[in-house]
Amino acid sequence: MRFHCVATGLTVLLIATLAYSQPRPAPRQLAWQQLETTAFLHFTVNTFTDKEWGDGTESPAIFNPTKLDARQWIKSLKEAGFKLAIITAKHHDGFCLWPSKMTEHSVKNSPWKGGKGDVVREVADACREFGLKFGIYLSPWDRHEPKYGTAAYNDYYKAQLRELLTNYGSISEVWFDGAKGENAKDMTYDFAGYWALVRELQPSAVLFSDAGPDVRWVGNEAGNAGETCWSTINTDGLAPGKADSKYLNRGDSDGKQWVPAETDVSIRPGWFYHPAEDTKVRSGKNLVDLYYKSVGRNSLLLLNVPPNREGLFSEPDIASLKEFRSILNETFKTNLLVKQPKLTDKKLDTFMSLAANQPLVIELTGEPSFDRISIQENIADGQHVASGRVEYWNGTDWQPFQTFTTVGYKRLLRFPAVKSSRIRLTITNANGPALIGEVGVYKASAGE
Ligand code: FUL
Repeated sequence: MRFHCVATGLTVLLIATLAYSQPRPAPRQLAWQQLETTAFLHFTVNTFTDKEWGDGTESPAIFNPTKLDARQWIKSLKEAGFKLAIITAKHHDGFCLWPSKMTEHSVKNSPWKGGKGDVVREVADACREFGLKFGIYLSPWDRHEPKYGTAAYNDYYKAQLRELLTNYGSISEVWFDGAKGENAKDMTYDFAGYWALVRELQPSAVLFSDAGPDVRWVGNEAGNAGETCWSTINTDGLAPGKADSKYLNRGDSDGKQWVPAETDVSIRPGWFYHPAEDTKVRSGKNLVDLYYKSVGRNSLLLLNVPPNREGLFSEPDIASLKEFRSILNETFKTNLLVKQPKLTDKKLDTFMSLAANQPLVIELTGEPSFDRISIQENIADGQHVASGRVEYWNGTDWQPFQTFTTVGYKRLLRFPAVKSSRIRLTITNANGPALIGEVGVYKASAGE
């Protein structure tokens, strides 16, 4: 008996150690992963030159938005349910949207507001006013700064980072773009030093680069995470910011680091505003499709909405954002599950623990028609579900109708409508305890 107790104790310890050694999100990542819809704001001299990549020779004199109103941008985003906005404080052309002490190549030499303007400040203030989190993009590749290509550039970059991280309140995400043109000067970025500075000055900010350390690139700019998408990848032995690119889209079930995927995509063909693209803005319906392919695949949507030359969001973009949110609100308004304490309380940390191949019968309210299912794992404890299936009761038998792979923060399933009073959820494979935090069953808006 005594021996049995000791053995049980050891087994528990062993299981606890195994579970603990699997990657889990840091608190900053956990908070970030639940934001779902976030926004990118691409704005700089390119907005005025009609380019996507400036070459660094642009005169600050061309930056002159006549009606710039960051409140209009952030209000539109707030109304469309966006939770965070990231501004391109400096893009590859090196022009700074804030009056950096490190260079003359900035808004301080632009006619806008007589050289007294600060776009970063206006966006940060608007985010605070409307309750959005605020993030910055500071391009490592800088085509203007003469120090670029020498070790001194790393100090220049860090000094700019310090200005942004100390003068604009709380920063929730810092975006380190990996892009560098083919003919760019040779330059080794001190990523470890950049990241240490962010940790020191803004410890709750998540760090984006192609491979983390906190958030990874999804591997494309089309708005699609992998249908299988793990929050884990393996960066052991690789240089900072580097990962095996074949894993970016789907992650790696055996990954040792928790680095969830962020899906960045633009509402227009380009990242910056171009008048000719006013007729090519994605519709709200198209954005909803991207929501299913990003948020619905354990990722996070980072949608770019570029302000125009006046310094405003354009009408077609605002209309699409509105349509996007109204469709999503309608689709996800009524969860057809019979209310129950664990799966419908909108909390991931009250969950049902499912053993593999142990079916869970879920009662629906009445006998509704439905065509969308949402499943969520309690990701605070890691990501474990590798595959599963859903069946519905046809009055006589269980009818299989959907299978899925990973779940993670959220998995959304779309299928032709079925009508039933109950469904049955079975996790068929998992690499740890399947902790199902929430389940939702819905009838999609006709707008989809
Ligand atoms: C890329 C950049 O080259 C694009 O201009 C844009 O900023 C996109 C989000 O990242 O790497």
